[in-house]
Amino acid sequence: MKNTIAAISTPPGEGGIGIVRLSGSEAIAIVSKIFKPKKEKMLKTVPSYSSHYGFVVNPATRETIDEVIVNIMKAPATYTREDVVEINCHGGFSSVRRTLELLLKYGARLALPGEFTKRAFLNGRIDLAQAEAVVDIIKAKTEESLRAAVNQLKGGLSKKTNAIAESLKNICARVEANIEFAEEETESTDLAEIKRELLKVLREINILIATAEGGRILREGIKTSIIGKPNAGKSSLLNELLNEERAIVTHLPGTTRDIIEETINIKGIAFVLSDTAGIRKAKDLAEEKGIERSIKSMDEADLLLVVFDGSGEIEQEDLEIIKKLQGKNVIAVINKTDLKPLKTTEKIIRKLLKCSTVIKISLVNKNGMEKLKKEMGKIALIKGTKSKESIIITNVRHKELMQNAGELIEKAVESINNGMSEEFIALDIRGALDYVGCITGRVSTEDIMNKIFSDFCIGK
Ligand SMILES: Nc1nc2c(ncn2[C@@H]2O[C@H](COP(=O)(O)OP(=O)(O)OP(=O)(O)O)[C@@H](O)[C@H]2O)c(=O)[nH]1
Ligand SMILES: [Mg+2]
Repeated sequence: MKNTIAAISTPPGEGGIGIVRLSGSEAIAIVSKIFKPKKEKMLKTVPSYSSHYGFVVNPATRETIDEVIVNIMKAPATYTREDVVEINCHGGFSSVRRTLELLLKYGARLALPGEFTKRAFLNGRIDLAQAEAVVDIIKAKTEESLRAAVNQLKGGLSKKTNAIAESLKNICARVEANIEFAEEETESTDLAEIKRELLKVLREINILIATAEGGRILREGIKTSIIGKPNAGKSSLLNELLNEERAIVTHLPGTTRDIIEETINIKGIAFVLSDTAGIRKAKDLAEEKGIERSIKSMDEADLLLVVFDGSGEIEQEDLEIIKKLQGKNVIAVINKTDLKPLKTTEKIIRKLLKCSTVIKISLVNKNGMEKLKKEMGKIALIKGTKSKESIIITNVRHKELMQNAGELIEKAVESINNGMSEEFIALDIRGALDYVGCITGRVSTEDIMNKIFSDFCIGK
């Protein structure tokens, strides 16, 4: 904790600028050793949040490494609550790397992934849920996922979680008071009232848990698998949705083998599209493996785009696929409507998939694509991503902790119903409180922290 850490905070490669960042009590002193400002000055005494122009110079050889701007931010009003210095180099591999090497040589230690943010947490500037939001902001691919992550960073979820923890703490204190003063004839809290309050907290927890499915989709996108028999036009559909010749398309059935995954954005929600191998009786081992992957992808998907060749008869292969669709979220896509479409084919599809939307398209003359995208957008809405609740859970870790807390509260309520002793009731409420506390890190272990911060990139 005492060490001053340093890392390159911008992605590797060529760019306008590259930033090397330091945090810790020695940050300014270390930078002073390798930075020669244009105008003579002591960095130690400059104001916080000031910028300084000059050069990074190797003190041992006097070699100038780069022309830079150094930003000084002084504790405690910084990202980590420690002194933070950012050196803006010209972007590129060498300049930032050599600057970092000098900093390490003159007393800094290389930061671990997420260590800057971990310090922000350990120094009490943000809680654990907010630290997790930082990763989500970095990884956000759409407006909606960004909005949810920023809301979490601003403390939306933390506030709600803390309020739940506070209620549980109060309830627990009252149950424990009953135990302590059992012998005395003081007025003890009515267990029926405790039960009512526990149920109220449980309702709030359940409302949060109910937002998690939509939240997961916001964070990770809607897993959308494009399936169908060989040659139906699945890869053509992927390419059209991406607006790019991403997958190989040929007139030969069995062209796609490996799954191709790409993300598109419809109405602010990410759709993670998988183009899969056409499902049929495989002709060779590679195709067989491909089809196994198609089926797996189908099982894991949130949404299936099932592609049919509308110019041909419905075949046994189509029927086999339709059999696998029960209980799934399906949009049936009748393709190749530029060719002479068969009325009977459409009729059979509408009959067998009467619970699903049917969209007719042609990938040759690009008909029907807007309709299809509109339908996909509707699914995004149905899946609850535009949740009415302002606080939503987007992280599986938070969901599981809430579920565990909810189970213990149910157990406490059951204990009250069964006339169990108050020690048992208090124990379960304490347990629930601990689970809730793990969300914001009021209760945290090295294990949890390591897992969370290992998701970060170095320099954040
Ligand atoms: N006429 C017509 N041909 C199409 C249409 N969509 C795709 N095709 C053709 O159908 C053939 C198969 O297209 P793909 O996109 O490779 O089909 P696929 O479903 O990915 O096939 P597999 O990867 O073998 O399972 C190609 O020759 C495409 O040009 C369409 O709307 N109309
Ligand atoms: Mg294909």
